[in-house]
Amino acid sequence: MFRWATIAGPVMGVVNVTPDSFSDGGQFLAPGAAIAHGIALAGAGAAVLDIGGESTRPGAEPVDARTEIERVIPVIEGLRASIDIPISVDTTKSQVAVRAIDAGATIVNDVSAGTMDSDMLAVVAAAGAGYIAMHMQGAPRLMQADPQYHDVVGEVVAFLATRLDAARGAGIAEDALMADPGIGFGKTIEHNLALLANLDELIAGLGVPLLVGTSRKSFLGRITGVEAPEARDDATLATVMWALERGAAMVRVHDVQGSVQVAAVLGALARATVARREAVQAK
Ligand code: PMM
Repeated sequence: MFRWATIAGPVMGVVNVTPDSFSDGGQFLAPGAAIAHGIALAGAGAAVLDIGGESTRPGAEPVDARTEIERVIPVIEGLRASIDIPISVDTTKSQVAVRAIDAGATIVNDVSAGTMDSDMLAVVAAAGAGYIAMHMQGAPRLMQADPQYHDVVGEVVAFLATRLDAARGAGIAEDALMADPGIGFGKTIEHNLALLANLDELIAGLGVPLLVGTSRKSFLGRITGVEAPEARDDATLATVMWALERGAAMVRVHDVQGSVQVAAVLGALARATVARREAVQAK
């Protein structure tokens, strides 16, 4: 049985086995390249590797389960044979999840929170796998056309709370659940910033660990003026520090090394803060 409490650190490294992801599309489509990249991310301190075979970039066309399986399974098998950190599969399809779990994945990262495949939650429950439920408005092809909310924080909390209940109802264990506000998924820059500014509300409202995925996303380009996604790792680090400081349990990033260093320094500062407080109280 998978439990988030057993995960060794707060950084999830991304391995996209797709020709068209916005951040690293085409770089790791060959299984050997994807496996080598995953091993490097594990060496840099990733606590989990997230393997995806379908791009969810705005405007992306869906791919069928067979294509996704052909892309991710050799990579999961190759990584399982070489490293022993947990592997998650980034998919909305239960068929892909089943095959990925057979190949050694122990977590399913579902950007649809179980809304795109009615078998997904039962498959995850039966396998005793971890489950990440993410919020998205619409589907990737059209999600950025004109996203609308009355109260983005409240609506994301309400949606995720409902989907977490559905996951519990399907038999997924409480301590195997994680939630994600889905930064960039059917959201304007203002929506993304409102969610990041109110992470405490999300955490308090959901009662499960929170994952935050800002890495290289376009709102960072809008804020900084940096066009190329792969040049947005410094901007990403500002959000990683922000999210971890405000209680996020995990960040999903491409540049693992930077985030691992941020997390290590934050941890040292937190310990020094506690030590100082205890010293003052002991006086
Ligand atoms: N973002 C992307 C893909 N999958 N999964 C979760 N849980 N959270 C995210 O924010 C998220 C995701 C898109 O980014 P990529 O194309 O660089 O992987």
